[in-house]
Amino acid sequence: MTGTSGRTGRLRIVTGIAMAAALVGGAAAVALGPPLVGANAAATADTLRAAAAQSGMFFGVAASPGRLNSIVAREFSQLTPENDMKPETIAGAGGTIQNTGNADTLVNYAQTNSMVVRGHTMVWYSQAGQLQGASQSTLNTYIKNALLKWGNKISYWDVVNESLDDNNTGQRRNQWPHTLDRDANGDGDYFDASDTDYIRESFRQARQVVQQSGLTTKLCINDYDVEGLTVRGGAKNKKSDALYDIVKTYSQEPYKYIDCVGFQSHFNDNPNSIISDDLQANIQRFADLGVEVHLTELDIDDDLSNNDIGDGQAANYRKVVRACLNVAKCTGITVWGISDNESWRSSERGLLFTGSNGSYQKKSAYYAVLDELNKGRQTTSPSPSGPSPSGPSSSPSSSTSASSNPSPSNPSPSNPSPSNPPSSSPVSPPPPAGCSASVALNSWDGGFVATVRVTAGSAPINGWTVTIPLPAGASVTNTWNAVQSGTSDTVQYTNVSYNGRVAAGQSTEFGFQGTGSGTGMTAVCAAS
Ligand code: 9MR
Repeated sequence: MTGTSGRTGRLRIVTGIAMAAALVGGAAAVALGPPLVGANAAATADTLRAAAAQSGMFFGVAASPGRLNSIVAREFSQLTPENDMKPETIAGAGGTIQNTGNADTLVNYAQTNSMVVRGHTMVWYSQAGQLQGASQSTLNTYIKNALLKWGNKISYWDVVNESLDDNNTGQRRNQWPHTLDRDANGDGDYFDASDTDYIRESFRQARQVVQQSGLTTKLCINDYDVEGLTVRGGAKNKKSDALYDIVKTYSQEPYKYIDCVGFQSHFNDNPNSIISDDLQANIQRFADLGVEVHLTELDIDDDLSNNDIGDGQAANYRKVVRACLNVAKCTGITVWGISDNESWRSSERGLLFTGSNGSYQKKSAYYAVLDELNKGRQTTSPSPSGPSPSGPSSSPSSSTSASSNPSPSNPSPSNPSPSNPPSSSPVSPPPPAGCSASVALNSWDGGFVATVRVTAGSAPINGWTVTIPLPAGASVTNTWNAVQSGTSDTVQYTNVSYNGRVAAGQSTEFGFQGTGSGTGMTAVCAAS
C-alpha cells in the first residue's frame, strides 16, 4: 500500500484517493456553509469556504472524526474522509459494507454543516482490506453497496484511485486490480472492445448504479504526479498523458462513465511532483474534455529548494490556487489535512495551519490562499465545452471578474506585481517601447498547449499585441490571460487588464490551447 519508488530523498506514501465535492449539481446542491461572508461579491470573504464560494468552488479538507473541531465547518465547505471510507475499513466479505461508524460520523457532520462529501475511495490497490485480490464481480458488488450506502449524501466518489505507475513510465501499475486486465489484441492498451479493463468495468458498474438509482453522485478517477504537462526538466508527464487517455476514452461516447478527475497535488521535490508552470494548461486540457477537475489532496512541501517555482510556500500555494481558479471547470480544492502537526507528511509542513488538537494558527500560506480565492476567477475565454449544466457556476461574480491578479480595485498587498501596480500609483504612462515574445509548446497527439512569454524591452510597456501564424491545420480552442482574435491561420492576442503593463526587462505570460500541431510557431510582439 505504500511505495517509495521515484521519490527523491524522502519516503513518499503512494496511496490514492479522490475527494468528492459537488458544490452545485444534483444532490450536491448544498449551500456553502455558515453565513457566507463573501457571498456578496462586493465583500472580501474571511474564510476559505466563503472566498471559494464566490467562484462557485468548494474548498475542502481531509479529516477523521477526531479532527472535527469548529475550524472545519468554519473554513471548509467540503470533507473527504482521510481514511474512514477506504475498503480497508469498510469492506466486508464478498463486497459487503461494514464498520461504517466513523464514515457515518463524517457524512453526518458534513450534512449538518452544509459541506459536500467526497467518498474516498473504492477500487485501489492499497488499503484494499477484504477487497484485496477480489474479482471484478466482487468489486462490482462493493461499488454498488458503497454507492447505495450513502446515496446523494456523497457528491463525488473516487471510483478508481492511483491506477498508474510511478516514475513517469506512463504505464498502469502491475499489481491487483490490474491483474484483472487483459489486452486481448496485444496492442498495448486496454481500450479495445475485446480488452478487459478493470477501470472501464468499475466505472461501468458505478454509472449503471447511479443511473438506475437516480443518484446525482459524480464519478471520479484520482491520481498523483499527474498535475503538470511536464515534469522537472521539461520532459512530458507521461503519467498525466496516460490519465488523460483514460479520462478521454471513458468520459466520452459511447461510455460517458467518468464525470471528474482528481489531481492529488502532493507537491514536493520529487522530479515528478513539482509545481510546473504548465499546471493550469494541464487542468485546462482535462477540463476541455467536459469533466470537472479537482485538486483533491493538496499539500505543498515548505522547502521546495530544488523546485525554483515561487518564492516559498505561500507563493506556491497562490500559484496552485490561481491555476485552478483560472479554469472554469476546476471546481474544487481540498487540502490533505488541517494542520502541519497532524499531517501525513508533518515533516514537510505542507498545510495551511500549524498547531494541534484544535488549537491552530494560520500560516502565511493560509492568507495567500484566502487572498487568491478572493480575487476570483480570471478566465478570459471560456472553455469551449463550457461548464456542465449541473456543475458549479463558472462565471465570476461581478467583483471577482473585475478584480484580477492584482487588479487596481483589489490590489494584493502580499503579492505586488511589478507589471501591474495599483492604479493609485502615480505612474505616468511610459513611452511606447519594444517587446519580444517566445513560445513554449507542449504537444500530444492531435493537440497542444502554447505558453507565450511576453518580455518588455529596455522601457516599460503599457500593453502588447502578439501575432502568431499558426501551422496549417492548427486551430485555437481556448485562451487564457489574453484576448484572442482569430482561431486559425494568423491569430492575435492582446493583453487583458491585469497583464498589459510590463516593467522594463520583465515578462508576463499567456497561453492558448489548440488542435492539430503547433510545432514551429513563432510569435511577433508589438508594444503599446
Ligand atoms: O493520509 C492518509 C494516511 O493517514 C494513511 O496512513 C495513508 C495510508 O496509505 O493514506 C493517506 O492518504 C493517502 C490517500 O488515501 C491517497 N493519496 C495519498 C494519500 C497520502 O498518502
